[in-house]
Amino acid sequence: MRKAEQLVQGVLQGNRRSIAKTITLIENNEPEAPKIVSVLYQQTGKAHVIGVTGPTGSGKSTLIEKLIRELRRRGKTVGVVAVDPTSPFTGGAFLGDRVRMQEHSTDEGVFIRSMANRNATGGLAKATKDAVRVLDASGKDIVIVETVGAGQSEVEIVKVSHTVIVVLAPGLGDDIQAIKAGIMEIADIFVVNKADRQNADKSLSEIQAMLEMNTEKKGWKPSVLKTTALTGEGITELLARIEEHKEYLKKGALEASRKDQVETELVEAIKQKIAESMVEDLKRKGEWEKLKQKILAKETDPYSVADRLLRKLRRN
Ligand SMILES: Nc1nc2c(ncn2[C@@H]2O[C@H](COP(=O)(O)OP(=O)(O)OP(=O)(O)O)[C@@H](O)[C@H]2O)c(=O)[nH]1
Ligand SMILES: [Mg+2]
Repeated sequence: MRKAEQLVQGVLQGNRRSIAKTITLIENNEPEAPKIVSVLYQQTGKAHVIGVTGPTGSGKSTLIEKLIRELRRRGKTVGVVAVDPTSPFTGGAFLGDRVRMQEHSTDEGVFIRSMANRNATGGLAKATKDAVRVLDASGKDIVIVETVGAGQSEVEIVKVSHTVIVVLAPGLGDDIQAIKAGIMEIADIFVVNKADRQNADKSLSEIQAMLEMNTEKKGWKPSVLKTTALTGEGITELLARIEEHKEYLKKGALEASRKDQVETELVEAIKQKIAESMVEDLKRKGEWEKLKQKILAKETDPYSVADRLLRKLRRN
């Protein structure tokens, strides 16, 4: 346990190597990871967590890079977790490399990490949330999570954020349709990036029109603004909107959203623990392969098996 304790101490002191090592343990699902995360959990809740999501190539990483620069200028410390859904060589990793090449490489006030989608479903969302926790516990004022807005796991990740920014680019009409379903409802701020391109205003009014149709949403009215991440134009305004949203949350919504988060996470934790233990049990008893064969042969199906397992569990 000594190693784990040292890591925890290092993280709490904001030590870069300890943070990196801890996130690696989490990513690889090492046995000591859960313990470390639970100890750190008690030291979280101080950072403002910002989720940045949106279609591939809309300029999320470029925007984040500019946000980091401005936040540092204002004396804030920043942690970034970039989730790269495809490979460790593009997207998120690119952000890390790009920023490292610049002035932040020796800056203790910035920590950037990309997470690759190598472990199984659900694993990434959990690992990412835990990485956000580590950065929060390490004392970063702001933690930014970059994800490509598409699947359920991105929506999951976004749920750990206090403020969710959806970044779109002009001419991505189809993407607007696609993200309408999931991401739209959870956006607090819409950014139309690449405002230097044609049709930025058109996209802006499309989003505004869509928001006006959605009259059910109570409370915070999402802001919509344009940026040109390449030049940094609009960054100051974006930060002002983030600040506004943070103030809004302080007035009560934060408490409600924390409760939601706790609920989601509790459900996830129970699901994961029960699933793991059931699968382990079946493997130990040598039934796992047989069950799979039966399902393949259409003698039964995954849901009936799960039902049966649950009934057995309840009887015990
Ligand atoms: N013209 C223009 N190009 C931009 C702007 N912002 C970003 N780009 C370019 O758009 C491309 C994609 O930018 P990224 O920041 O990597 O986009 P991303 O959303 O992080 O992409 P993924 O992580 O792959 O989903 C890069 O070539 C950027 O230089 C902008 O404001 N204007
Ligand atoms: Mg990116």
